[in-house]
Amino acid sequence: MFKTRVCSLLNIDYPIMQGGMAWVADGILAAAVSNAGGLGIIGAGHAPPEVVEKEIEKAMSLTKRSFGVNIMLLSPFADEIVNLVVEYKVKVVTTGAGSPGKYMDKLKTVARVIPVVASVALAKRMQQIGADAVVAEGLESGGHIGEISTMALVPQVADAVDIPVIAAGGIADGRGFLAALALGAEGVQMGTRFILSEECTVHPNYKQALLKAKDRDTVVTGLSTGHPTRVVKNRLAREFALKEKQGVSAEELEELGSGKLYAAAREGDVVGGSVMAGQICGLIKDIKPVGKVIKDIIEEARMISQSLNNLAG
Ligand code: TUI
Repeated sequence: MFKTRVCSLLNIDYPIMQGGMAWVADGILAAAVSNAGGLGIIGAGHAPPEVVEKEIEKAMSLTKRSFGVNIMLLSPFADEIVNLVVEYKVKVVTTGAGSPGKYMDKLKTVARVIPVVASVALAKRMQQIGADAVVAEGLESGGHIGEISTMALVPQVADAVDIPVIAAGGIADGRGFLAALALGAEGVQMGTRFILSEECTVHPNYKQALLKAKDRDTVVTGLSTGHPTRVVKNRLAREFALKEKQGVSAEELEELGSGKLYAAAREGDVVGGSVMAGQICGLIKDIKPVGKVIKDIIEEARMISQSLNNLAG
């Protein structure tokens, strides 16, 4: 059940991908998701190539199944990460925060390439230059986001392209999974749900901050710098909002944000650090093994689809 083109394209059992979250999604988490039948993804973020290389090697030692690497296109190391995934013949590459156009031909020599898009225009452009699928990511997502909600973006992207569409943003259970399929997606990508898994090595303070967060506890900072970023409200988010209101320069704001995701995710500073998370964090009340996250979603979606079928007569 729920076998879509995404399953055959990526050689996975369930059309569920784990978001490639910078400083959060390492080789251990990626391997766990792939071993559970989904697609695990290492988040390269702004990390230097030596760090990403270690995570790729770790994932390779922990799983025989395909996994991916997310290349954050704003990273100063993006060129080197591209070379790394080609060298290691990583099977799947997702990209974020830009267009991977200049890397497409090179990446396609080894990997399935799946750009994350936040608009119909970019989705069409990605199909044209040979993307294997796209992740349509709504503004409910954590981290760097676009301007359109998942509910509005996914069906518009699904109508605009023939390649498979994977929905992201605001999905954490079987209801969200099934809703995404109803909107025309052939799979989902989840970030926040996988942060709250046993295998995620993010600092325990980060997990606790997400468990505590309710529906209105995330906020978007960085709108004035052109890098809107969804984070859990804390001292840093308030400081950011105040500086943006005061019209502080983009450079100063970038400086304020620099290194703050690392501080929260690896050092546990959830007060002065950047706790990126999606709006769905309010729904998630437990930390469970990755395998159970996936199993529960598929089982819940199966049950809902049966009751909807009865309802439809
Ligand atoms: O990339 C993400 N999410 C991220 S990256 C990240 S690391 C970071 N660290 C510090 C500050 C900011 C970010 C944290 N979260 N998601 C994929 C995504 N891509 N969302 C939105 C986009 C996007 C936006 C505009 C993609 C392309 C685009 O326009 C490109 C074009 O050429 O049209």
